[in-house]
Order: sequence, then structure tokens, then C-alpha cells
Amino acid sequence: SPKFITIGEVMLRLTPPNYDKIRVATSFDASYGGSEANIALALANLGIDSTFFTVVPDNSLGKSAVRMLRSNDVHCTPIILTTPDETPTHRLGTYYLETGYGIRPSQVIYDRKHSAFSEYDFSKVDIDALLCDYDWLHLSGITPALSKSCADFILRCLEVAKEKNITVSFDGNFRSTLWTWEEARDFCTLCLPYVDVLFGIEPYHLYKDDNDHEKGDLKDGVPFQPSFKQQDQIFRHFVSRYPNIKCIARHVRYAHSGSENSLKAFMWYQGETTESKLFTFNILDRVGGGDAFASGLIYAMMNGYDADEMINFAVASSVIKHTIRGDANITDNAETIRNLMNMNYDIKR
Ligand code: KDG
Repeated sequence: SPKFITIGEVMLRLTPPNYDKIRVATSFDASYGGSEANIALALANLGIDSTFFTVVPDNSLGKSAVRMLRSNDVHCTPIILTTPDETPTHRLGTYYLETGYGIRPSQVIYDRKHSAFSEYDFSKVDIDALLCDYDWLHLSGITPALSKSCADFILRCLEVAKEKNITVSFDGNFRSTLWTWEEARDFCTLCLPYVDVLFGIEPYHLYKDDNDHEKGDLKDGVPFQPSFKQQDQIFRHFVSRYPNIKCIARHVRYAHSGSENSLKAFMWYQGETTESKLFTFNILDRVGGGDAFASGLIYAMMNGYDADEMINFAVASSVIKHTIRGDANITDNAETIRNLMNMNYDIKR
């Protein structure tokens, strides 16, 4: 089976229990998250040979993060535990999550400056050795926002991956508290020529040089909830620029009042746009939903699903994550996701 690797920062996640607001919380539940770590874990849970490369401090927090991933069958062998003299500050990045409830949105507070990961000098990494033997590399737009060294490293990884003919997936994952939209756009524009499978980028925004004539109907931007026709047009416009991109997938949220929520997705694959079913469900914890979508699509593609199954499996994977507390999509096996995708809710007993 294909060997998967992803690179990124793993963080301690602190969440007040019972949907409490941070301002009234008297305790926090500890877990671990990070977009790329979430994907590595979800794929390992589905039985894929999955490796996560990261940098953590040489202390109990770093070790616990690694232990959590390893206990979920993720290979963390190439991990670097920084030694005390290597990094001046030995922190595991942390984020506080105030879980939304019903119509009250979630809130994230990052406490990740000077983390062992973001301070690491990645020019020391032998990328050829790191990526040798892998078939699939996943990267996100979060890592390059952390430091210049991280950004250079991500671009080098993309170059090496292409030299080695490794399939590359990339999730734009724009985080407005880490960099500006313009910085993200300019960096992602550099990455796109290396990408095979793309998530989480609103393509229209990347075209800073397009004139309105070229943009056609898209000149007012990408609608938040596009129609099939609009989304198809966006995909076509985008792949005409980047013919290297084989698949683009975008999941669209249709929020209702209260905790009810609907999700569906659009995908460009093999020269056509496909739309998933619309799933309606209650949210327990939405953080990591995008990562579950990406891991579901990667799994489906690795296993040769057809377009319709690929996109529905990816959305079903995200839907399940929304019902699980914590960043990680702890699924028992692919069958669980396939059952949901086929709307088969029978209890297995
Ligand atoms: O996709 C989930 C991530 O947002 C969460 O794990 C935290 O990695 C994280 C980040 O940088 O926002």
C-alpha cells in the first residue's frame, strides 16, 4: 500500500469542558492537535502506512504529543527532539479552544510563538533522505506561516517531492492570525505548480494579476455557497492556470440556526466537477473537520474510489469528525465512514 508522509507542528490543545467559555473556565481538557498531525492520525487509523515529521521540545509535553500519535499507529520515527542547547526556548506550541455551542461560534487563541518547531533551523534537514521511500506528501499553508525557515523548507520539500515523483496534496488552511491574506496568497502561488491534489484555497483570490475580463462571472469573488455551475466555472478557470492539478476539493458549510449544520463538497477530478450529497447533523466539535475531509479524500484516492465515492467518502469523514471531541478523527475503520456515506445507520451487533 502507498506510504504517506506529512510535515507540521503538533500542539497541545486546551479546551474548557462542557462548552464553557474560556472566561469562566476553571479547568481545561488536554489533547493534541495540528492540521497535518490530524491527517497523519486519521490515515493511520484507516490502515494507511502514515508518517508524521515534526519537531517537539525534549520535555514531557513533547513526549506526550509523540506518544499520542504513536499510540494511534502514526510513525513518528523521523521526529527530532531538540536538545536543550539547540533551541533557546523549548516550548510545545499550545492552542486554547473555546468550543462553540449551537449558534455561538468557536474561538481559538494561539500560544505558539517561539515553539521548538517554529524556532527550528530546517536547513539542517536532509530532505532527500526524509522523503525517500514515500509515495504521497501532504503539506499545509499553516507551516510556512510560522517562520522563514519553515517557508523555505516547505518549498524545498515540494521541489524534492516532484523530482521524486511523489504525489503532493496541499491544504491552503489560511490562518489570519499567523500571516496576512496577501502573504498567504503569494506563498501559495509559489506552491501551486507542485501540487497534484488541492484543498482549501479560494482560487479566485490568487489571481492578483487577472483583469476583470479574464475573471468573467467570477469578478465579484467566489460565492460562499456556490451553485454547481459557479463552482464548476471556478475549477475550470483554475486548472487552466495550473494544469498540473489533478484534483481540487472544497467543502462548503451551510449553517442553520442552533447546532444543526449541513455540509457538502465539490470536487474537480478527471476533467469534471462532482458534487457530494448534503449531510445534515449536529456539531459536537468542529475543529479538525477540514483535516478529516482531506484525509478522507486522500484515502479514497489511494484506494481507487470513483469520483462520486471519493467526494462522498471525504464529506462523510468530515461529518463523523464533527461528532467526535478533539482534533483527531478517531474512526475505527473505513467501513464506518462508508456506512455513513451510504446513509446506513444500523447498529452493528
Ligand atoms: O485544522 C485544525 C487546526 O486548525 C488545529 O489543529 C490547529 O493546526 C492548527 C492550527 O495551526 O490552526
